[in-house]
Amino acid sequence: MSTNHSSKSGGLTRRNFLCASVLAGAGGLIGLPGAGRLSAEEVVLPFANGQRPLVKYPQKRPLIRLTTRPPQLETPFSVFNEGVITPNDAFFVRYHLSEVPTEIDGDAFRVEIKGKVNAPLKLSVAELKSQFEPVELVAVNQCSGNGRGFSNPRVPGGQMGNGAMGNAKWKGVRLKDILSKAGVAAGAKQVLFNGLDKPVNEKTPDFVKALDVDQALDGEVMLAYEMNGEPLPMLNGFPLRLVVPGHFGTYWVKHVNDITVVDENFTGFWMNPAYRIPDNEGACVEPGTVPAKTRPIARFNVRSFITSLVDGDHVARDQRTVVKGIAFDGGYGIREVLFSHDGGKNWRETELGKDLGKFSFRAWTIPFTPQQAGVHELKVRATNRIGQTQPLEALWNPAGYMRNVVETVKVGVLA
Ligand SMILES: Nc1nc2c(c(=O)[nH]1)N[C@H]1C(S)=C(S)[C@@H](COP(=O)(O)O)O[C@H]1N2
Ligand SMILES: [Mo]
Repeated sequence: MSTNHSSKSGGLTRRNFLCASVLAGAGGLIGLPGAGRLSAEEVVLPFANGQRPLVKYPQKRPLIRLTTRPPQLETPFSVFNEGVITPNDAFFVRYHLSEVPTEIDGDAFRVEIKGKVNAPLKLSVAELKSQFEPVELVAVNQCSGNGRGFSNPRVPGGQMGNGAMGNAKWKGVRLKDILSKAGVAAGAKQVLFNGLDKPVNEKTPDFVKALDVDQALDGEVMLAYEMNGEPLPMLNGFPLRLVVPGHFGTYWVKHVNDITVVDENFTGFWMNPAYRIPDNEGACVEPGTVPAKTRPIARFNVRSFITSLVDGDHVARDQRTVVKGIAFDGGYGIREVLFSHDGGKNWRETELGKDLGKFSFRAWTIPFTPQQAGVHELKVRATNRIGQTQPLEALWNPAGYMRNVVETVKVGVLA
């Protein structure tokens, strides 16, 4: 079914040949008519058991609901065609623990900086705003499992389409400035971040994430109190969240009120065994196998998407359309996005849109005048400024993390 899998033939020359997945099943599912288009209250994601309700939450427009407790909401993919910034009310929502805060007194809220520091701090959001230099940054937040529902063979975990990502302008203060004020003590190794959400069951480990001290002090990691010019929506971490540009959403701790510097490598559940990837370049293993060695998930790999057309759309022959989309990477910046209208045989360079910074979605466009009737397989493939690109075949790992295969949109061209 899929045009570009060669894994059965044994003729692979790619470096990551061990990770090549057999794509027949996934290819068969891609062609669902109208997949990705929304009905009034339901959406059908293009994989088995992909029916999801569209549900409205506070401060949100109707979003694709994956689970209720904890709330997990996916952005309808059509939102990414509206613009390069994802509106707050359409931004995806991901939690692990069911007791999520629904009301927080923003004035009473304090974030504590403690542990291996010389002078522990307790700061209100007002103090963060008045005592530290504000910084602004456009950055993509993407869940590690974005696109997990497409894993083939399927893997356990939230079965998301590609809507567990979003791009926003974050405003806040540098974590570095706060840690410097507290004074990181000699011998400190990591910084732990904990938010106000809690497990319902005491056996469930609290959601705590760790960054190495070096990264915490890199000047890019920030404590954000604003998103697209507004206070953070409650479900996206009001009143304060960590923003770790270029890195998967798991580190972007929401409602963060506890920052603890430690002199060891933290091994809590959400760092190990959760959120780990095979320790090799493609972060992949042969489908169905278990990696021998893992490392914590970190930076995004390169991704690109067509946003103006979805599977099952039709375009007219000999009529010029402009195909639009987005691309992003782990913070080096997008250098080039190539487009193919014939399943990857021929590639043309797209025109990149405005550069909003190396952590942002980058818009691209390309004119396309189909010359033959029939089904066309449209593909895009991005490359970043350090030469990283996207595999033509999906790589596989047991948690379904880091999907970045060159995606295909099948459109019909009418005679
Ligand atoms: N407090 C808290 N912060 C959290 C999480 C969580 O469960 N609790 N989930 C993380 C994960 S895995 C992701 S993908 C992002 C999602 O951010 P969003 O809900 O604002 O889209 O939040 C991160 N921050
Ligand atoms: Mo996530």
